Amino acid sequence: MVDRHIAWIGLGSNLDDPAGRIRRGVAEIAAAPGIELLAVSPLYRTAPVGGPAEQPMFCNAAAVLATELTPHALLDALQAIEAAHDRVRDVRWGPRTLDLDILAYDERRLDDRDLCIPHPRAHERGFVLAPLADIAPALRLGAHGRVIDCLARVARDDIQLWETSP
Ligand code: A4P
Ligand code: MG
Repeated sequence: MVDRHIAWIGLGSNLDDPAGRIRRGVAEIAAAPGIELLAVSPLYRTAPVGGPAEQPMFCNAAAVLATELTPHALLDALQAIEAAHDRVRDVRWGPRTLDLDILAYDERRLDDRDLCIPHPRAHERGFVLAPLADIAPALRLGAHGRVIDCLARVARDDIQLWETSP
């Protein structure tokens, strides 16, 4: 692969077989042109943060990729996968079949209208940080520092491994 970059991706789903969606999403990312999947975290069951009251629990995970795609081309590839999962964007932070966010890309910082890297809310969200810490504890989220230090600062209530949850 020419000009390889490393990107860390957050995956989330709380509709229509969330764990199956996350597993399929990972496989679809791994099969996308210009992307090589390096590692995936375990799946977590997490309480919804924001959005409508009483939306279902989420399944969240994180993955790390090697890619020759630019950040915007990677976003396009991820959004094509979301669209194939019939992702509908109506309510902000509302229920979704599959959400794929770029959490970090090399040590790049971007603040474009349609793409912010590192993801602007990753450092304060347990549902992002817990899986990300499994595969990249020392990754730096810009000015917020290492993933593991961010995780130590947030509440870990309502974040459990998917498989061991009741
Ligand atoms: N965008 C900008 N930066 C990025 C980036 N780094 N990665 C833009 C991906 N997209 C990025 O995203 C809206 C727009 O953000 C995109 O068109 C893209 O150009 P979206 O996927 O349509 O909507 P979203 O994901 O709801 O937006 P947002 O505001 O990024 O949501 P968050 O902050 O990711 O929160 N609770 C639990 N337990 N688990 C979850 O997974 N997810 C959310 C969404 C809320 N609560 C949750 C969970
Ligand atoms: Mg998103």
